[in-house]
Amino acid sequence: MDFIITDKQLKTVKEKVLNGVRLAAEDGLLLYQSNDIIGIGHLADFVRRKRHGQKAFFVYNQHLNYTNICINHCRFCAYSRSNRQPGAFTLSIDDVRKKLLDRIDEPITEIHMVGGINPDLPFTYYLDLLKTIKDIRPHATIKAFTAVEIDHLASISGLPLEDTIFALKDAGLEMTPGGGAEVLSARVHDKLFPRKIGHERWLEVVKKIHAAGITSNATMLYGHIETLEERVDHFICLRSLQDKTGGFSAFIPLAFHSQNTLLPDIPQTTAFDDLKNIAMARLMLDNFDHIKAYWVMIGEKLAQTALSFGADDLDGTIIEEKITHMAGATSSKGLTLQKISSLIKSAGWQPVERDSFYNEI
Ligand code: V47
Ligand code: SF4
Repeated sequence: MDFIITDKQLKTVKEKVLNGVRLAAEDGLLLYQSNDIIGIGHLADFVRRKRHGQKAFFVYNQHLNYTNICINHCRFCAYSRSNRQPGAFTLSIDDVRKKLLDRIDEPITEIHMVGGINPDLPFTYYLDLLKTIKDIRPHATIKAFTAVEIDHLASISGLPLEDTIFALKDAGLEMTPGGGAEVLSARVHDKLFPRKIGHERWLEVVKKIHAAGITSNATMLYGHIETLEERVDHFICLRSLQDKTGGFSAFIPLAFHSQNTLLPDIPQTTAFDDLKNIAMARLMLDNFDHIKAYWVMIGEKLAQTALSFGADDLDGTIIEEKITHMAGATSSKGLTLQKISSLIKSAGWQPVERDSFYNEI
């Protein structure tokens, strides 16, 4: 295979990738330090095509944010409010029912639901949320609650973590989204989100989620104070857990948006860095099936380009995105299936609508 790799430093990494040899932390660092974005993209595209050929996936999904009240006050978050602050909200079960019924004629296959850590909501509220969604949309998969929320639910359910997860599963939970890990580093945790669970607990909770037979995604919030070494460590941590559980489905790099956060001076990530993180994920996470280019964060145009840099999934229709838009995202709040499909097709890929578990629809 002839690749255009101009950075001579990447010779060994290239050989490893072509021969299917796992990359070490040092390789990850070399790649991150290189400016050969085309060469890195080529390598990631090689791996992506071996797994998925021409296919590029998307899902018909609806996002629901049940509350923005949160006691964690992460410095990078523009979405959360304390309970008496203007703009604070909590959806009642009836509000959720209404939001679902408003879209009932659409063939939505996934409900993606996350919220803040709201101390006023009892465990029964969460069970009711899940049961209501299942009742209204019995055929949609509920992908809800990050490991941070599940840890909180275990603290209010009066049950051990394992039993809390099984209670949620019985009520309809089928998958969990990737958020909450941010960067798996004690240094970044202490500086940016000290009240939220740390990386060891995050990994422990995810391990239990996988042990209960629930698949999850993983994310990395990049473009703030993290170092390249910390990004590489994040990949290695996720890769090791995946070796043990096999429970991760997709990885999603999340580009930090600083508007309305406590870090307003941090500039927007560059297209160069966005594409590099997609490619790095594809190259380092050799045991993850899917790498998502989340168009909400990086925009439709760059997400489309990311399909040639290792991504095989554009996420979905979403319908109403709040978390990133409150932090200044300028992308649409939702996309139609036709729009996603044409983004994929016009970049030369084969659009494939999928369900939450990547079964083709
Ligand atoms: O954990 C918060 C991030 C995450 C900001 O699993 C921010 O399919 C950028 O987990 N700028 C939640 N990011 C979103 C999430 C997710 C999104 C899409 C798909 C999936 C999936 C999961 O949003 C949080 C945090 O890392 N976030 N604030 C911000 N200002
Ligand atoms: Fe709360 Fe999540 Fe925002 Fe942190 S990122 S403040 S946990 S809503």
